Amino acid sequence: MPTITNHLPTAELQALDAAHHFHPFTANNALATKGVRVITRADGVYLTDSEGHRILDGMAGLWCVNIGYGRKELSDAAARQMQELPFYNTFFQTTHAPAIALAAKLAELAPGDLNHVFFAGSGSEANDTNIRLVRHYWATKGMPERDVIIARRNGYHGSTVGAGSLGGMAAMHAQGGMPIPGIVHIEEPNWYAKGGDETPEAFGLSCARQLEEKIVELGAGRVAAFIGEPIQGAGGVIVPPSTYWPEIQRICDKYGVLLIADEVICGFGRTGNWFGSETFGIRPHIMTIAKGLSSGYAPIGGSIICDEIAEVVGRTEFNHGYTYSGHPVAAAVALENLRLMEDENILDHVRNVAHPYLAERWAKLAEHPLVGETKLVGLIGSIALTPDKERRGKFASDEGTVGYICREKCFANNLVMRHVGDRMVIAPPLVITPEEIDVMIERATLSLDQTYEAIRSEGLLKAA
Ligand code: PXG
Repeated sequence: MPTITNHLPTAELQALDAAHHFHPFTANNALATKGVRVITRADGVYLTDSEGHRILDGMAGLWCVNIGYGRKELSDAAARQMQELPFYNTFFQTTHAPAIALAAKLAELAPGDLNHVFFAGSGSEANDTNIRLVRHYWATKGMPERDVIIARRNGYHGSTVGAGSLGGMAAMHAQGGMPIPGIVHIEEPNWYAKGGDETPEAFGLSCARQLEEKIVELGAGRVAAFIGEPIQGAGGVIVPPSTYWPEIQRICDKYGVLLIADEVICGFGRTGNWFGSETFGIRPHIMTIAKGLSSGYAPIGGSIICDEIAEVVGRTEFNHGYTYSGHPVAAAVALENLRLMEDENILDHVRNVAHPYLAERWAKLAEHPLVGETKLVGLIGSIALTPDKERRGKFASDEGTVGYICREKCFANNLVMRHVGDRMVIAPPLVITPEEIDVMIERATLSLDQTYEAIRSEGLLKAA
């Protein structure tokens, strides 16, 4: 076997990848035929591929490289920690400085009395922790029957069996025996797709009230928790109407249902605050974190837990944990990432520079004949593609056909902009500059124009 490095020809890397690397969320046989794109290096907001293309990463990796690529401070922090203490567990009455420091820092940044951190290796693991945590909390309080968790259709909470069950992705539930028992789903607050003739505000309220109806139907004594992303990310960057979260909060308060905010995408500056919960006025009992916590430089996630839950669950042994809970290298990298975010005032940059600059240009895309709506909060945004702007119409083609075409055009134009069905989504690194935003908008506009031409000539510009 050759030594496999970036110096091999692309075709050789592709062939070896196809032979041995089974990709997540991918039709692997089709990808093997098509040939995978090989990313070789990255700096700032730009990726480089094995053919030498410089690609603007409008998705910050996978919604995570908030600080941008190529920050030597983070690789230095990892190297220092690896040399000092590459690993030790946090199970058997031991700890280490990186885990202590990161937990303390997160308690300082998190709102309210979210003062305790249970570490995991990813967002999925953290949500699995949350399932067991809330059920064990109620059991410890003498209410073991309070075990149902309510989540939303088209929500995304990860891909382990527990987290995938919390998620409301029909395509995931169709494979491998999900959801597990004790998890029920209500409608997502997706006004554009599902709001019909209702105003967004009325639709937001009626979606939130499905939570109350479900609680009453099950009996409040059966419901442990509600979980939701402040903005649904993988579901297509669905920004809820302004009425939605206040009503969800009122209902959780009324019935004593624990509120879990999944901040895996919305956390760490994405919406212009440290957490999406602050942007939407949510007061969660638990926040799920990952991704932007380390800007994706090291795999780490966790649950930030309020005082009451920590006290109750702390009364007994919580029989749960991961080898890499609080991994010292990942924790050191995350700490350094948070230090850079603070020292460089990244939140101010999002709020006062990047968001206002992008907001004006993003909103203008609504003038494009294919665009039905644009949404942007902080630096997370989406556009709905439509054949019929007036009626928020869907395409006659299978959902995602046109979105996929648009994504391919973006890639060809050296822009990573994802599609979720027929919505296009962006979440660029938070350090993106106005000049880079100009490049992103220019490439996005060109790709939309090319998509329009392509679907017109292929006969796909038809409403359902
Ligand atoms: N919660 C949310 C809100 C997420 O977006 C997870 C939990 C799970 O995190 P881990 O670290 O286990 O992946 C996520 C992850 C996509 C995509 O296609 C989104 C995610 C992951 C993979 C793909 O948009 N989000």
